[in-house]
Amino acid sequence: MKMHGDIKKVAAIHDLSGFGRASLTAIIPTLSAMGVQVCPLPTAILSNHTGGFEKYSYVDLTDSMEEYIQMWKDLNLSFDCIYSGFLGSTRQIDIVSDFIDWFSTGENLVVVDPVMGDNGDLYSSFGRDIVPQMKRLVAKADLITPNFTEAAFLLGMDSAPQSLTDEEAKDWLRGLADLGPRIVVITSAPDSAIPQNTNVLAYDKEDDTFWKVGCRYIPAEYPGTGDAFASVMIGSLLQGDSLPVALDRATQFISQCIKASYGFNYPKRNGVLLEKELGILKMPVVISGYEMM
Ligand code: PXL
Repeated sequence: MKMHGDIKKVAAIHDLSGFGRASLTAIIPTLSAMGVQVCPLPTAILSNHTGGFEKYSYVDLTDSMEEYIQMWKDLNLSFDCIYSGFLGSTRQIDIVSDFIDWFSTGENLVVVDPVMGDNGDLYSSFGRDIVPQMKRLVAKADLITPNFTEAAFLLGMDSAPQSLTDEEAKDWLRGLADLGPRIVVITSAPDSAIPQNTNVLAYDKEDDTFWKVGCRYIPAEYPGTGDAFASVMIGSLLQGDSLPVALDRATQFISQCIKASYGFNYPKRNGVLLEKELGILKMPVVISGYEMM
């Protein structure tokens, strides 16, 4: 019998924000709770994330990333998944693009979360030039996880519409898959048929299948939920789940986190009460309700 520690490894290319449960401080605990090892490749160090705080300090790590990656190349390291998120500059996008060229094998999973904005706007640290740059990176991914705002920007729109029919949703998903990735997941999409719902939509280009997981809209925006969402999807896919089951688990987990947090009156910018809920990720999977579109 061959015995080896077969823990899956994810190269996580994100910033470290000291306060507010976004990026690496959401990704590491979430993937760890799912039994996946996170190997961070930090893009920047911030005192706190940029969503809802008056100020933040920012140390750009672009200059150190190349040497850091060179060590990983020299050491012949390999990863079951490459997962990028918030990137601070055009040069960082080039670096991540090269990273994918070197470390992707065709067997491992390349995930690009095109973090650019939310609620109809770009984040304050970005200008419009981020969009064509991010498109180049999206082209190299197997799986992308834009939110509704990011999906609209990637499709060349100036703003996101208020509602989306199923047919429009399919056009959006096909349009994003045309940029390159096999699997497209759009989070927080409105539903024109059920206005009180928010949907997670997905498309697998190879199987030509469309999926939808609906959940009741909760009027609460917590930074970092996109990072935890993508992390649960990755953890689930690395555990061998199918795409709709991964979607379902990630959606259930985030709505549970929001419900557990919303009843408390504290600033949303602190993020969801992730630490209270991580245990759910170790429980047997209960599939609650995905549909084929
Ligand atoms: O969760 C996305 C994210 C990542 N990194 C930084 C952010 C945000 C969202 O606000 O500010 C620095």
